[in-house]
Amino acid sequence: MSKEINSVEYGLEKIFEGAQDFLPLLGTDYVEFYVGNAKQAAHFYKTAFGFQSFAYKGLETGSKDTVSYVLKQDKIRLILTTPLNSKHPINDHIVKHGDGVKVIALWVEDARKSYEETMSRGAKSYMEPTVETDEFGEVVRAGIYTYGETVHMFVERKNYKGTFMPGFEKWDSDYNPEPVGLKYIDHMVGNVGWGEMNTWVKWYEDVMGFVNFLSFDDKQIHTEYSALMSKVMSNGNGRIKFPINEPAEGKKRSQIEEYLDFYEGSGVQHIAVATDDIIKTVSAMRKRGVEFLSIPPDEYYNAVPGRLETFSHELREDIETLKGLGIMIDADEEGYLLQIFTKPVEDRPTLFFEIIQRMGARGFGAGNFKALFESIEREQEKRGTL
Ligand code: TYF
Ligand code: FE
Repeated sequence: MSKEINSVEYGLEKIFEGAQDFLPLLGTDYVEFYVGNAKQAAHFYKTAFGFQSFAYKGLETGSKDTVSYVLKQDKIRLILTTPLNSKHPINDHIVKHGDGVKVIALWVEDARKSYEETMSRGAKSYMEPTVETDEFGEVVRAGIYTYGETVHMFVERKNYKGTFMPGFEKWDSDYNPEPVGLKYIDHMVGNVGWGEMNTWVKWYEDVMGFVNFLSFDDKQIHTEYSALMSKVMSNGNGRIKFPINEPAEGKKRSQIEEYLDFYEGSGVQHIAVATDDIIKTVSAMRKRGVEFLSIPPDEYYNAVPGRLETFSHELREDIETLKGLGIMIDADEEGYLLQIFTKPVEDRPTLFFEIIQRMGARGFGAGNFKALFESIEREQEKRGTL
């Protein structure tokens, strides 16, 4: 089930019929985190998440101000970057937000055109088109700001044959834990401030040419205590999906509000990574010390067979195994999906990961929202932030 999501599956080609996609995206190129200690973060993502050493830049390669470790697992590439002195502006990002996602880089055919098209539609510039070269060719990059201090970088690498990018060297390490089966980034979610969701929905429509293909309002997304609203934005070929969340009024503090307070602004809330064997992936991650949200109660699992029956889907996995690992199951007309969420991966309750296996379903687990948010609230309760 790890096949690439495409526009035919999404029916998006109907929406785009006739219209020229002015920003064709080939996929996610990389995700860059600004962190306090990239060396230790790289060790964590290798050990716990099964990423492989891929590329490096730092003092040894002539990079005097910053160090970056690039990790890879199947199609996913993460960059972990730390400044090497107090003067570097990356420090301000880390002081304000803690460790977090700075760059969602998008792989394009033409970085200059991507920049010009989005700038002419109102984007705010982060980096003008820049060509970097080495003996393996050239990479062209350009960047624009999205919500908060987060950036979309356009990466053109059609004339590059090296490992990663100019400036980086191949990183050969003696420490190579096994991958856990993470395949590609399914979606990346942004949390934005009160009343800002529709502004950013419109921004993705106008500036990036995305469409809003699913929406959840606070009537659908709430528990006894808290609420949020969410709209899923997708590009033309369906490869890039960015849900955007906004807090909503509830009896207690929304998890989105908690994020905004601790991140001190809008930013990336979760990265959903796809696997084609979630039981194997989650078992391995648990063994390696990844912390997941608490397992939903019996009532949740008791209701699952009925939900699958409604849509006449047969669960291929053993439900007791899924329950033992805390994996949740949602179904719609087209199929079902399996998903689970980690606890935040930093000390601030900010960024977390989702592991997802799609068995035909293209949704985001709306049927799991209540159980999921109750699990999150149990954590908020412990933190005194509910
Ligand atoms: O991406 C999604 O929409 C799902 C569910 O704060 C979700 O993973 C939505 C909001 C949220 C956490 C998870
Ligand atoms: Fe998600």
